[in-house]
Amino acid sequence: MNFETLLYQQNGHIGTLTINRPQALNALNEQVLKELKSFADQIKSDKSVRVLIITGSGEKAFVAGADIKAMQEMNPQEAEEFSKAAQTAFNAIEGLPFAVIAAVNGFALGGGCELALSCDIILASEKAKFGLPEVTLGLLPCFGGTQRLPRAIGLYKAREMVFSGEFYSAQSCKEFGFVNQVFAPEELLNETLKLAETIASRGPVAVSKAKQSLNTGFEMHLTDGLRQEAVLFGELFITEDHNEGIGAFVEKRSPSFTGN
Ligand code: CO8
Repeated sequence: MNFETLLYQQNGHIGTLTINRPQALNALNEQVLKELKSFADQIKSDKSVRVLIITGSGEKAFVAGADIKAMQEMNPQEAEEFSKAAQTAFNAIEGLPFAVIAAVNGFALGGGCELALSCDIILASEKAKFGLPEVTLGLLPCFGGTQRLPRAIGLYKAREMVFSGEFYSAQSCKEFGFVNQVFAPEELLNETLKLAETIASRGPVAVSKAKQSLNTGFEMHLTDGLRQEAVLFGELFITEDHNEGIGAFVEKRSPSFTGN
């Protein structure tokens, strides 16, 4: 996969995607959004990938937001299209059929915070700063922030973050409940890989269907979510992996899952 603004590498079952515009603190312009969507479209059917890590290039930023310079000349219609393009790209990331971990190595502001929120798990460096500073620019978060953040942490904390536009430490965001864990900067990638390896060692179809059950079920009425959970559970019983997992337990050995 060849992109101008993204770097991708895969080791075993773990892929790492790096947003690579360090000169602009990895800000999201039209090109990055287009490439993110295209990347998600290509990787979603790659059965060799079990976990995707998303991080930012350089020491300073995960993603410092939408590209502010690119927004200067936009008219209302272009602004709405830009918002929709970002939402489409982030929906594609969120909808990937395997676990996606954001390794937030620095600023995750505006669109950067919203990109992290479209990942399944957020691990952060002690140096990371999160925020939705759009109101400081006379704008509102429009890459999913006003929708995903309250779903993640509740309306009251989300209002504080959105209305104040302030930056928050990784530790505060952990307390808010949308950052899973915080690590020393030099440990972030290793710790992220450790978690990725643990997830990659589990039944891939089981993780994928568990993700579907969690993510889509969260939007449903409880009764519908429970019905979906039971259906997805039943579907696992045609997989070889469920035989392998249960067989390995009975035979007191480690399972070796193939994703079939
Ligand atoms: N867009 C474009 N360039 C950026 C951005 C950005 N979001 N952030 C940083 N840069 C550039 C700087 O302009 C600078 O470039 P240059 O050297 O050419 O001047 C370079 O990156 C380094 O940045 P700084 O010199 O500013 O670095 P500092 O360490 O002094 O500050 C900060 C780092 C605090 C992160 C600071 O750069 C900053 O505040 N950036 C903007 C953060 C922000 O407001 N992000 C939210 C943007 S809005 C958004 O994401 C969603 C809006 C949706 C609207 C879309 C619809 C049209």
